[in-house]
Amino acid sequence: MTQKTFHAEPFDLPFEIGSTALVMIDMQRDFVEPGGFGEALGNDVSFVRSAIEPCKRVLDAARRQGVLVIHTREGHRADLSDCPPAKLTRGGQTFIGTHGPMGRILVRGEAGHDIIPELYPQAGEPVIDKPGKGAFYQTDLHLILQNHGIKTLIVCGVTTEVCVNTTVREANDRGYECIIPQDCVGSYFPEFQKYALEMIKAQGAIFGWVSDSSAIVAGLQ
Ligand code: TIU
Repeated sequence: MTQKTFHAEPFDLPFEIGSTALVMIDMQRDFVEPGGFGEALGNDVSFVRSAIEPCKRVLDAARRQGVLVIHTREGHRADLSDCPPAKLTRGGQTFIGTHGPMGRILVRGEAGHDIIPELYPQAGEPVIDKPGKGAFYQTDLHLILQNHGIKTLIVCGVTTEVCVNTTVREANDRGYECIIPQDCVGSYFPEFQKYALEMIKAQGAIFGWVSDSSAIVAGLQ
């Protein structure tokens, strides 16, 4: 297999197409559109919408090159039996499972839980339903990645300091090399976006590499 390189910080990352996966974290209506979980928590969803277009460019490039594409969704069973009571009441108020404009908030099968149309999964692309912030916790993501011989993860999605960061840390401990295109991740808090990315690449890529959508698209060619 031909070795390629992603231009990245703190240094360039070598990779091979066949052992690379794109992981699109929680690009769900509940986080990215008005009326969902993100807004219920008091956030302005316009902050995270800038990631949609760059994500689409990386998604298109990955699909063109035959890179494994995996999507994740945060959410719970309709009876909420997989939602820890502490998560249910976080913020002093119950949002998860209550009725919003896009159905029951963060509940599987509801409109708000689904992935936004712009980045909708294609047939054959695994969709990982996760009850937590990290995509490895109580899911078969690691098994799927191992079965495909994956070593490198391009991680996109929302939010940078919550589900993206948790997943990158989980992946790093499992031996994956993660690269995060900074314009393909979004936060409701600009300062958290900045520091969440700095934390990843500090200390010689302690958790992973930071790049951008153009460098990812160029590297995949
Ligand atoms: N609240 C927030 O920033 N994020 C989440 O609750 N989940 C994800 O990041 N997906």
